[in-house]
Formats: sequence, C-alpha cells, structure tokens
Amino acid sequence: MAKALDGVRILDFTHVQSGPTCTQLLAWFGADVIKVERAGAGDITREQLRDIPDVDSLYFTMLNHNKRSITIDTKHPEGKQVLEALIRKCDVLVENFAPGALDRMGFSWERIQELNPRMIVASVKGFGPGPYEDCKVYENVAQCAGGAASTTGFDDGPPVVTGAQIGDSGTGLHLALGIVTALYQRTHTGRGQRVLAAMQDGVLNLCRVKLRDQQRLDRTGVMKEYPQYPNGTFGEAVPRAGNASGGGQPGWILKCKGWETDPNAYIYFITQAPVWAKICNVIGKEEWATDPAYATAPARLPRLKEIFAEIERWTMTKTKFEAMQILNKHDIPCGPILSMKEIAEEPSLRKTGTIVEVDHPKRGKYLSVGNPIKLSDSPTDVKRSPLLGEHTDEVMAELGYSTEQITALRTAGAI
Ligand code: CAO
Repeated sequence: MAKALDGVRILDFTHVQSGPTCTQLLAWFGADVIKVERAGAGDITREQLRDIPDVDSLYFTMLNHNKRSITIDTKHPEGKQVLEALIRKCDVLVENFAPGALDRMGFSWERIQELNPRMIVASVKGFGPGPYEDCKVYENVAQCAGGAASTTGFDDGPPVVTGAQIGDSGTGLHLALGIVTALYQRTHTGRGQRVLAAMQDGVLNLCRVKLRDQQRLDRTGVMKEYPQYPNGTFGEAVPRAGNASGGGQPGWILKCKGWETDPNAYIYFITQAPVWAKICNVIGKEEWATDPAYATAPARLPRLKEIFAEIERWTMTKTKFEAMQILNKHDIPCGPILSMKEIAEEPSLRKTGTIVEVDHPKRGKYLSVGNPIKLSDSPTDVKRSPLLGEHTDEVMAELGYSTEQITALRTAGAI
C-alpha cells in the first residue's frame, strides 16, 4: 500500500535522540530517510548503553528504524561534494548538531539555498535566539529550562525530571510537524524554508498548563486544586504539585493491594464531579453524596487529602486491575500504574503495532515502540535500523557515482 510521504527524500543529518525520533516518524510515514553518519564511527548512540558487545545498542536501533545509512566525512573536500549531491536530490535536511556546526561544515542556509532552493532545512537546537542560543543541550537540560522540572515532584523535595523524554522525543515530534507543514506550504510556493524546534520551547509547550497556573497564582495567590491548599503555603512561582491532576478534576495516585512489595501497585484516581455519587457508593461513603461538606466540587477542594485517604482505604483492598474494572463499570476515570514489564507484555499493544518485535541481523529479536500515530491509508511497517554505512554504495549509485568512483572515494576516506 502507498504511504503518505512516498517520494519525499530526507537527508537525515541527525544524531542521539531528538533528531532521530523526528526522522524515524517521517520514515514510518513513507519518506526515504538517508541517514548521513560519520565514517568509521556513526551516530554516537550506536555504542552507548550497549547490552551486547559490538552490536548496535537498543538506544540506536529503537530510534532509527526504516532508515538507510551512508557514511560520509563531511569535512573531507570530496565528502562535501557527496553531501552537495545529496542536498540537490533531497527535499528536507534534518539536523540537530550543536549551534553553528552546519555553518562550520560549509553548509549555511544560503549555501543550501544555492544548491537547492526547494530544500527545507529543519533543526533541533537547545534554545531559540537569546542568551543561551549557543549552548549544547541534552534532554534533562531542556526539561529544567522549559519549566518541567520546577513543576514536577513534591513540595518538600527538589525539582524532578520525568522519564518521558519530552525534551528529546517531544521536540522531535514538534519538528516533524514543522517539516510536513513546510512541505505542504512548498506545494504552493515552490520554496523551501527553515524549520526550528528549540527544545526549551517544545518542553514549555508541553508545560503550557503550568504557565496558565503561574498567571492564576499571580492574580489570586492560591490554587485550590493544588495539594498546598489549604494546609501549605504558596510562594511566588508555581509549586510542585505531586500527583495532582493539573486539570479541573482532582486526582491522586493511590495504593492498591500489594503496594507493600510491588512498587507499581498503585492507581491514578480521578474524582470527576459528574460521577461523585457513584464514587461515594463504590467506596461505601454514601452519605458524602448528599453531605454539603462533600457533595459539591468546590466544597471538596479543601478536603481532598482526607477524601483521597478514604478512597485509598478502598483501593488498598483491590489490585490495581480489580479497581480498574470496578471503577470503569461506573465510568469513574482511573488508570493503573503500569510498569514497563507489564507494558512490554500487553497483548493489545502488540496487536495495534504500538509495541513491535523487530529482528536484527546482529542482535536478533528485540522489542520496540512502533508508530504511535496511526493513519488508515498509510500503515506503518517497522523495519530494523541500518548497520553503519549499510547503504553507502546503494545511495552513491543512486546519486550517479560509478563503482570505480565509489572505490576511489572510499580509498580517499571521503566515504
Ligand atoms: N563527518 C565529519 N564531521 C561530522 C560529521 C560527519 N559525517 N557529522 C558531524 N560532524 C562533526 C560536526 O561538523 C561537528 O564538528 P565541529 O564541532 O567541528 O563543528 C561535530 O561533528 C559534532 O557536532 P556536535 O557538537 O553536534 O556533537 P557533540 O557530541 O559535541 O554534541 C549535542 C552533542 C547533542 C550536545 C549537540 O549536538 C547539540 O546541542 N545539539 C542540539 C540540541 C540537541 O539536539 N540535543 C539533543 C541531544 S539528545 O537527542
């Protein structure tokens, strides 16, 4: 079946995580993604966090599916010529080098425009223009600079980073949207353009609700759905809200049966206002449904701690899956805390292709996260990541190089 991005050629000059997540998505949607790697070394993640000696790491394989790999020394004069040929042939160049690296290589926006005015040049950088624009940035730096860390964790503890890679993979997603949007605009204008996704901006976009809360705090000095109300104090900045919901329906993480030994025997419980009476029935506190101190959402806000403690007395008598089943029967929103082990073994995720088993010639079978975005007319077929330089000859031949020329460039160290 045809794919949404069939015919789109991507010069994938990305490494580590943020850029590769973006180009992997584009490859899953059908783009021909040609990953340019440093001759002899490749993307640094090929060797990071290895679990099998001398085999591409899971870090690399799980971020580079459906791509082709070509090795070029882009600082070598003849290597530069190969890169120029690729720029002429491709629609999009995606990169996430440290600021200025592409210019230092001799490929400024102006130069790329000369070579191919239709080219879209998409970049991940740590920061947008401003005081930090020259800084190198990794995931957790972005989480800290984008507002996530200061608003994550508990009030009496330090800022906390989240395991979700909102700085890297989150920014890759933002960049991918920018690229397909620029491709669409190009169909009208015929021109390429630059696309920038700064990691700080991407994280902040995902922390939008916290900037909302900053302004509520500035205006009223208090936020009644936060655990600081009414027992603690609010300072000048949005505090860490523990496991509070962040929305208008209060929620918290509660212990379930087995919590003493299982670190994930917990459930997220939301006291959604429309189902309050059902919650009261389920936990055996029928009187709360009519008691004016508990019956309305505003009346409950100063009592959330006590209310969740009471609900927890009930959840502790059930496993998280039993609780889930009972609560869902009553339309009470809740979610089990699933471990990675449980997710990896979940049959429904395998069925939808969200978790896939991939075969690799050197490592054998491994699990990966498939395409989380499902298109009905463009199904995703997850293919293993390329070995370093696996497609160098193939891509060079497509660029018009003869076997003799390829051999000569290899001997010269350009590829
Ligand atoms: N041939 C020859 N040289 C190559 C090459 C190739 N095929 N590919 C890359 N290089 C060179 C670059 O030209 C650059 O050289 P200069 O420093 O001399 O200009 C150098 O390799 C590597 O660039 P780098 O500075 O990007 O790499 P780093 O490991 O020092 O930094 C990182 C890594 C991620 C901190 C930095 O790239 C960065 O800040 N990127 C932007 C933000 C980002 O994406 N962060 C997310 C990282 S996790 O996903």
